[in-house]
Amino acid sequence: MKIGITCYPTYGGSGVVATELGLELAQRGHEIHFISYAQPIRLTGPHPNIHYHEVEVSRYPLFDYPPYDLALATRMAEVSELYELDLLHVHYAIPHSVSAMLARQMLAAGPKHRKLPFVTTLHGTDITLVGQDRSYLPITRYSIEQSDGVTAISEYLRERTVREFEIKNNIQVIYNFVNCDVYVRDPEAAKRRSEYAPRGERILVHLSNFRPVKRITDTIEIFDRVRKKVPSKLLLIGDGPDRSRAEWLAVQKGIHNDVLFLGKQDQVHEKLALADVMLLPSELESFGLAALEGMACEVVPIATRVGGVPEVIEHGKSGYLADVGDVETMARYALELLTDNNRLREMSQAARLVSKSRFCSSEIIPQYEDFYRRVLARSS
Ligand code: GMT
Repeated sequence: MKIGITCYPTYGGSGVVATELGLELAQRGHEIHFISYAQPIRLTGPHPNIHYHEVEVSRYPLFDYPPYDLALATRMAEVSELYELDLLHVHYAIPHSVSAMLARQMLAAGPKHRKLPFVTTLHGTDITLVGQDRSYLPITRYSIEQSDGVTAISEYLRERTVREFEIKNNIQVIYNFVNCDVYVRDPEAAKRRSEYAPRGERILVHLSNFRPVKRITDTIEIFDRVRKKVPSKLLLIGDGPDRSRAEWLAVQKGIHNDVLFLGKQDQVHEKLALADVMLLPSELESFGLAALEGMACEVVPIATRVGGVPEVIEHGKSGYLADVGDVETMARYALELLTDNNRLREMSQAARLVSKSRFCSSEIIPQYEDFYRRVLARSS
């Protein structure tokens, strides 16, 4: 198939999923065209079967708000026509599904009356935050209903979209995935630990875009409690608006030498595979991709019991779940693991097993392929 993929190319779960999906599909012989305003962050190096088309937004002085969604729709239509795409797959409803809807209309009304079905994948904040804003809700609902196929990345998100948006379409849950051959704890990882933990300290990790929803300061609070009892280091992967709050808190607590801000990383798996425990104290996660990537690398997640996270982590088996803001309990769970090697090994193996048996790309990508085929069959 020839598939156009649109996503937010910056650091964020939906862009990561869209990019990894494109890479996996290309690996399986499909022709993939990314259409976005910048090259997706994990799309590094040349890949056979992958093309990237940049969307230029003109900055005319009259445009206080340059109309990206219109430029995107135009580019979607152009690329689809030129490369004879079979369908578009947009990640994150706002504004991507609206642009795809326009592109579909433009091509249908054109001289060739081309059909261009589009699939929308809902990721989370497009529904739980942004879509709830009254100024976006009606058009988000409309573009979801107009989609030729809709998927959600967890049962929680599917159920919430149906309930709160009163969506009539059938929404299929296709879980997020991880490449279990790449996200793996390679035997070399143990050797590289000393780069960050020269005295054999334990390693905790956090991976996010440092947005307020991630409650990054809770990560520092938890680590502070753990570090008082067990010599340890905290690796923070990513960047975003709450980084300076976290830095400031670490300095205030006098633990900044043990809190290592690594910034945005291309090869996230290499860093994850060094850690013992992952902290994910988010206010809300409709899935928690970071936890899954950690689990595949045998890192035990300690997360909040929110949204779709319980669909990924089984409390007490493949990780621990606690209430939002309960940093005491999360620190207690971390200490339980970091002071008991057998328990840590047992849970890290269970975490790996869950990622392998339920969320491996080899399991999930065929679900997308089937979904595309059904959408194409319906719209032919
Ligand atoms: O919160 C983020 O990390 C960004 C956001 C996005 O859409 O880019 O993430 C959402 O999608 C991810 C990938 O499907 C999910 O793993 C995250 O749980 C989800 N974030 C929230 O629901 C807050």
